[in-house]
Amino acid sequence: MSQHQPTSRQVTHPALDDTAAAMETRAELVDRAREVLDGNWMGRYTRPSQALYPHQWSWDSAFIAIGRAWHDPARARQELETLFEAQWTTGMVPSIVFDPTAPPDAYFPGPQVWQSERSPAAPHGRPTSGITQPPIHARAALEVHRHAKPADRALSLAWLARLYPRLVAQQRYLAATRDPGGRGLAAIVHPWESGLDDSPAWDRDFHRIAVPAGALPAYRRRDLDHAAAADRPTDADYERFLYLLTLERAARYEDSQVLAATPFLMVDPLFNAILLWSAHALADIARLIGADPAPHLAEAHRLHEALVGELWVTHRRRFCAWDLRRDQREPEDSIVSFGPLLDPDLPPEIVAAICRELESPSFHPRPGGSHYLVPTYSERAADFDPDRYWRGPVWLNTNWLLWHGLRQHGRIGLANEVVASSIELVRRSGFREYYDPLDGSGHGSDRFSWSAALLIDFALAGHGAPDSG
Ligand code: 2M8
Repeated sequence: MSQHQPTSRQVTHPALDDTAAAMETRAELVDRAREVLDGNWMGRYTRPSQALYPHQWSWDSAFIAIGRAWHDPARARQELETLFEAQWTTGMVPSIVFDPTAPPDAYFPGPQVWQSERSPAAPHGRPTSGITQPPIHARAALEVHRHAKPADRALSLAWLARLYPRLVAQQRYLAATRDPGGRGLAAIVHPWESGLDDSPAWDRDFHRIAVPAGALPAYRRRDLDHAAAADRPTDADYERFLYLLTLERAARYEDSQVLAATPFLMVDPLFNAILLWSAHALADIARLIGADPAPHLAEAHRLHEALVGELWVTHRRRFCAWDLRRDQREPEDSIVSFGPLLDPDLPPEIVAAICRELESPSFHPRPGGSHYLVPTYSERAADFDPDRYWRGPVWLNTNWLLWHGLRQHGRIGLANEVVASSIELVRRSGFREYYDPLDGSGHGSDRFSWSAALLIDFALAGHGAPDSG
């Protein structure tokens, strides 16, 4: 792959613009975003996109609910309820809930490959994947409730109270069952669990996995029917994704067996920062419904200590993913390192170090250079790829998470730049799945639901003020 030279570009950073014309553009984008969401509404949930992702995905639904909450709180509530109906008895929320009305070949690997019915913990009669995704749902539920109109407040509180035990079960599952060494952090057993599937953050570990000859039957990648091969994970990575799936399936998705045997066992700073942020959200929800917030605050504190104690690597000035199999902290300079900004108690010197990196030429080339924020991988890395999936492009969900993290630490200037870039990318290229940070072109799916949902939140809430309560 080529070494990119950002300094040859002449695009400047977009800045937040509050002129009447800019506000009108934002209002138009919000209208279009609502159309995208309505077009992807499937009756009880929203698919991420029509062709590439025709089922319900876990963290997509959380982001979608956050955007929908502005205009359609009933559907936002339904979205999360539908997802949690498929929660496993272990507390795990599956990464995919398959839609039985979608054609059997619509997505690969589909329900026939996952065979979730092999696990007694899976919901009966409701095929799902056998792994999870980042636990952003408590935060999403809180955001949805905050949008409730005064007349709907009682109804919304009752909804929160119904969801609360399920959110707690999800949190407990990750904090207890997924912490094999008792280090206070949740491990993921498949890169798909991170949501940032082929991120370079775990290349060193993931690329060491050798798929034995004959381990996989012949298959056809359906994703390549709907997206350019150069924008998607490589065939070699796909092969490893599927191989891990077959190992987990052979263990009937039984957690202790999977944890003992999987060759991929990673502690991701972004996943754990989301877990921590959701623990704070659970404390807020507990207060709202008259439950005890103390256990959630204790959990958030424990996660804070473990994040800083285990994943902050002082000599690299960076949070690193931790490969538990080799006991190595991965040195790759990717967006997962910035996730801990979601921790409200992060020490100021660590916040400052993260912001320095975010403002460095790796992620934020200076004027005279490009560009759009925030690339998912350092532009100075030899294998930075501006168009391939999680290996360089800008994604609006990681931008949304960083925007919240930056705001809560008072980094309003940088937070506003992230918002401005996000809105400008949609204005230029539409509701794409991800965007080239150098030229702003769109890649992957079109009419992608979380890009639409988060555009709404950026456009309507993205102006400076830190989070309220
Ligand atoms: C992508 O992941 C799926 C596998 O779960 C895929 O590539 O087929 C990721 O971007 C993930 O974060 C996202 O939730 C999913 C649906 O949008 O697509």
